[in-house]
Amino acid sequence: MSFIQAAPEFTNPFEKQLFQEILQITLKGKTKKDTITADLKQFSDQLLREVHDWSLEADAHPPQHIPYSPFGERIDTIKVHDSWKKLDQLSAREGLIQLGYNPDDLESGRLHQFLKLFLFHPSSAFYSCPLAMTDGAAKLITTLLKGPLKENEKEILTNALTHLTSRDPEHFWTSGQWMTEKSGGSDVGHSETVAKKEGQDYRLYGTKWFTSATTSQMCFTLARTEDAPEGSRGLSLFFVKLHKEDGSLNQMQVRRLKDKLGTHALPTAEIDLQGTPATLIGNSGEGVKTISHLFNVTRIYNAVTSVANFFHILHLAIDYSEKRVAFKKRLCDLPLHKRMLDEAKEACRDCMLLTFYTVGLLQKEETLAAKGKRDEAISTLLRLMTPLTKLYTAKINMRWTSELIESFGGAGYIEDTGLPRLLRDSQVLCIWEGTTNVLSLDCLRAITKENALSVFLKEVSSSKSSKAVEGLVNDINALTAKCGNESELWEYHARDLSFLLCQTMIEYLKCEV
Ligand code: MFK
Repeated sequence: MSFIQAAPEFTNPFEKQLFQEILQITLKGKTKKDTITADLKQFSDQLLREVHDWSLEADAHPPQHIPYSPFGERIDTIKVHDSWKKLDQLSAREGLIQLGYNPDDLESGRLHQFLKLFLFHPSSAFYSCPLAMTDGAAKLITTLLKGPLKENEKEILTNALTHLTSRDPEHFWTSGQWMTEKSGGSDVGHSETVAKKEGQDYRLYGTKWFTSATTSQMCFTLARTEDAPEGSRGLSLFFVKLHKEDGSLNQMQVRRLKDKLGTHALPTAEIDLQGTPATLIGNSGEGVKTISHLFNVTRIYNAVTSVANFFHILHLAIDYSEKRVAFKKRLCDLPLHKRMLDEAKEACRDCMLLTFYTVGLLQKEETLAAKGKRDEAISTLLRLMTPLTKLYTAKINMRWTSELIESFGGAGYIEDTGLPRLLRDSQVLCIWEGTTNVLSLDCLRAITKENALSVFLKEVSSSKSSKAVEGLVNDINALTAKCGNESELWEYHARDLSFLLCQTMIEYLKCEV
């Protein structure tokens, strides 16, 4: 019998030392720590027992667009595999959205939710994407419901929120977020969709170019009312129900499903809006600003899914290094291989510290908000750390996923090992919810408009800061002094500054734990 190599195995993520460390840090001092830990453990066991297999099945059976019925009627059915439906039902039952809006856990509901998402993502076939949009929509609605709204808006949004945060699979809705158009991906202000007033409501005409979660029940989208100016200040926010009472699409057509590099289980479509009924939400012309409540949450999802992917491939590589023998030693005993794995572990830990710090800021802001309070420093830090954490974790994950795939040699290049999928799926995290450049510019927006840099510097200079933090703060000060009052220089160095800020925060967090 010739030699057969043992394959790398997906093993229980909850039991990994790195997860346990981050869990302890994240839940330190929380009253519900034991209950949350028990829930995460049972969930992780379930992932191993059955859910991971559903995700592999969903990925192997991508969605299909069926434009016409056998008799020529336009139907635009998007057929998804049963395993994808199981992931949807599981998400509802396990409260993957509800936990973040749980009135019984205002102190740690968000932490619980994002730790669970971290475990789920590598076994979700990117069901984490519809969940991100759904959570963003729930956050947007929660925020809007605190302010003045017209009666019809309040009714529609309150009803939607009960569905989005339901734990009953029959009642649970997911939501899309349809911003991207052919004319405006990053530059949303160039969007062409028009909203024509009809009675109290509007009808939308245009093409949405990337609509993930196409099988959702609702979405938030942007459009320009007929009298509105050009640019982003002319865009308003609309609520759309995707289906009519009879289940057919609501005055829209699916042009095609996207032939994407990765995320194959996820039904991402191009959609023509052909007089789609829509309700204006909030003030007209404030669409971009209002929808930022949604994408600031999805950007945190992007970070959690990036670190979850990194953690997943890291542990596959570690497992393989303990099985594969080369040059008469296991890979894990070869000094250069061991060094690479140690560096990967450290980079993954850094990204996890950064991400769960940002999740912690969201938790703190929401805990205060539930009591009718607000701490400006926490909110400003969250505003800055959201784009920073997203851009940093996506890029670092991409780099390390490539390196770790390399550690499997030729096997990492062969499709049915499942490893190439991890590389393809990682690339989306650098563009989904904003590219690295757009997010670097968003950091500048937070610095300029909200004085976020001085709040950041105050935070990292507090308590037990190290020499490393001091050195990095000096680098930040030198860079900002070099930019001075030249807005072009700030823009030119926006990425340098963003990465420097992330490295500084990571060094600070390492001193704190
Ligand atoms: C998972 C698998 C997925 C499958 C495949 C998917 C492939 C990719 C699909 C996609 O298309 S993902 C891309 C989604 N698109 C984005 O994330 C948008 C990227 N662009 C930006 O984020 C731009 O920065 C933005 C559109 C927001 C810039 O718009 P403007 O009009 O140039 O910004 P402006 O005028 O500075 O901001 C308008 C208002 O919003 C301002 O408030 P004021 O009216 O009070 O001045 C801003 O302060 C506010 N604002 C902007 N960004 C904000 C924000 N407020 C809070 N947080 C933010 N992040």
